[in-house]
Amino acid sequence: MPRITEELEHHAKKQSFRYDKQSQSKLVRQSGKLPEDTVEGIVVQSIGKDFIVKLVSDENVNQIVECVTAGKIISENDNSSMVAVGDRVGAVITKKANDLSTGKIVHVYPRTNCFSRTTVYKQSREDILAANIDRILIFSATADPQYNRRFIDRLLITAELNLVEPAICINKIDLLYDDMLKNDFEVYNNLGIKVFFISALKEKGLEQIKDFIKDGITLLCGASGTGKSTLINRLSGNIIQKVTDISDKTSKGKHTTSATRMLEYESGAKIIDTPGLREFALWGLTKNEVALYFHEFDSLSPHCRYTPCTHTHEPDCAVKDAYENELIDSQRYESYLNIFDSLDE
Ligand SMILES: Nc1nc2c(ncn2[C@@H]2O[C@H](COP(=O)(O)OP(=O)(O)OP(=O)(O)O)[C@@H](O)[C@H]2O)c(=O)[nH]1
Ligand SMILES: [Mg+2]
Ligand SMILES: [Zn+2]
Repeated sequence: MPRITEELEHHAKKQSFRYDKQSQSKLVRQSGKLPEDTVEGIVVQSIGKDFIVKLVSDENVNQIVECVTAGKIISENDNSSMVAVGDRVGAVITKKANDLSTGKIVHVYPRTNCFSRTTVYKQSREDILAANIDRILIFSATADPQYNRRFIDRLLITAELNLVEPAICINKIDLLYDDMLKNDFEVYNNLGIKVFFISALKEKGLEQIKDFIKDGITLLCGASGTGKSTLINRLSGNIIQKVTDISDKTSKGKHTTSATRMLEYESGAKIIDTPGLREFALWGLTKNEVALYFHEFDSLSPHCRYTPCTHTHEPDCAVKDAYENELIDSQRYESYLNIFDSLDE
């Protein structure tokens, strides 16, 4: 009996199931019996409705199976975000082959977390970046394209919402590396967030990254062209696929990553390469909660005259006073206002 069925006993209480209108009326159950020949795996790539699953069961370890989702599937997830890179799944192999077997995903394990970039109302699978990640490396460049601190601040909040450890990586220090740049990130150091300055191309500063990603799953997130795929290739020669294999060559001759993929180093470290993000909308957050994620406000807000205080217009607001007297980082406060204004309630 596969180990996977024992875990299912855990969820046996919830007997609810539903048909999903979206994806060929898939029958989604939260519990049930799995086929005897179910094998365990981890999703390492998603391409539309197809998933590449790397098996982890003893007898099949590291075998690669190209899967679709079965008509009946056991999962807590919604159909629109049923399977993502990083998911632990149960699959049944339908056709065995030496190079690439094919199969069906019959079970998606409950997730520890799920990193998503847009609203819950969008029904597209691409909105889910990855599941079950341990940390996120927020990736930006000194120039070409120049980093955007508001984008970084939004990703930091998302990381905290998902209980994922964040760090910031500023690439391309071969193009620019001066005191102004370093000062611009001082505030994050003061907030206890690691900031790495590297050049992936010139292989500078890569040891600190290797140390940061050394166990578990790291998600790499950032704008297109910042050098995420270059870093993955330069970290070590011992990866399963090279970036050039996993990229589309556009007419401009640039290699742009088009699919989310998990790569594994011989050391066991796993890293997820994502297509470049242009915007990052926050979800699962209300206007009044935003301030809780700006930790430089923590010691100030108890001194505001009003509770709660939005720190935007109220008289005798300790946060606004600190901003006006240059006691807190001005760009962070402006980021706060920007995010506050962008949320509905
Ligand atoms: N000068 C300089 N260029 C770099 C560095 N790292 C990467 N590049 C270049 O930046 C360009 C984009 O690199 P990619 O690794 O494809 O960027 P990416 O973040 O994976 O981009 P997407 O896949 O589109 O999200 C390439 O031309 C790289 O050679 C660096 O440290 N310094
Ligand atoms: Mg890329
Ligand atoms: Zn206030």
